[in-house]
Amino acid sequence: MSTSPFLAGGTPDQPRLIFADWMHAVQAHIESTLARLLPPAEAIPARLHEAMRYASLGGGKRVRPLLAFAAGELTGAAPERVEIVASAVELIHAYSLVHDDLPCMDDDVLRRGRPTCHVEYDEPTALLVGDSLQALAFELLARSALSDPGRQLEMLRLLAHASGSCGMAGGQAIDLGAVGHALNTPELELMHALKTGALIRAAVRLGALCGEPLSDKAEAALDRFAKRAGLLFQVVDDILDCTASTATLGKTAGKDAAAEKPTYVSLMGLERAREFADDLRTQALAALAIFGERGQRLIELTDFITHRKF
Ligand code: GRG
Repeated sequence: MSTSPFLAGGTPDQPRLIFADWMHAVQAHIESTLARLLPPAEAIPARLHEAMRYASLGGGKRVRPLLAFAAGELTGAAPERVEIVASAVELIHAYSLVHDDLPCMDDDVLRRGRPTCHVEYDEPTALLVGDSLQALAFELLARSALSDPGRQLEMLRLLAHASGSCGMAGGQAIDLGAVGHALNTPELELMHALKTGALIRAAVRLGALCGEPLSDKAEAALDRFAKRAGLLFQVVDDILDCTASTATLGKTAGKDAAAEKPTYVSLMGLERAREFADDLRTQALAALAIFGERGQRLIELTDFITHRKF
């Protein structure tokens, strides 16, 4: 039996953690795992390595790793495997934030309550930080024993697809092209399915792939959940952008409206966006019904995503 607090099944020896404790344990574990897996700050080229650590450590909600661990719980995955895929996804996420904050993209100075990477270092360094974090993510997946070779190759393919032009980078391209344009609901949904949703979907799938295979029906249900949870995350992000303060968010609030970016709030108004988030939560939870008790962490995470304050 696993001695990890993350995948505990609620035995007398290893009582099941309440959600808040589980979440903090996973967040702390991901922090220490990333600290171990990233190159040491002193290793040459030291400035680049220090900046990679700056961009990846000491902040963030770690939503994607949390989803990977919760999905791993569904399939009885070993935590030593899940921590690798969770770290890989988080490194891709950290890279996307560094590049997104650059002057040629969103041009922001604040991220996770601190100066953005290019402000703390410089633009060329920030560009290389993003490149290097992305490369490290794939190196981790390739060099770790995660599954049989066929499935491991599929995991690499899956993360590459979610990150590239048919996933996150593609969504960012649509986003950049949409500034000042009115998008309709399906267009906005496609943009977010790629920009934010693809990586969230990959986190869930990769976490599950670390354990025993799911039936086709369960796999489809889990993917349905991941798609709804990804969109829910984004709708809540849009709501927070116009309702929360910069201090609470740790990033510049109100940027979407200022930049005339299409969002769920600009498209449907605040109240309707809140109702939409509630509908998405219901749909995400419905997709988990097939898993019964084993889906409990994913249920709790759905509520965390819905009610988060930053
Ligand atoms: C530059 C290739 C490239 C892609 C950038 C995902 C993305 C595309 C940019 C991120 C910018 C952004 C604000 C997107 C909206 C939703 C989102 C991903 C928010 C940030 O994620 P959180 O809230 O951040 O999980 P933390 O800091 O908690 O990790």
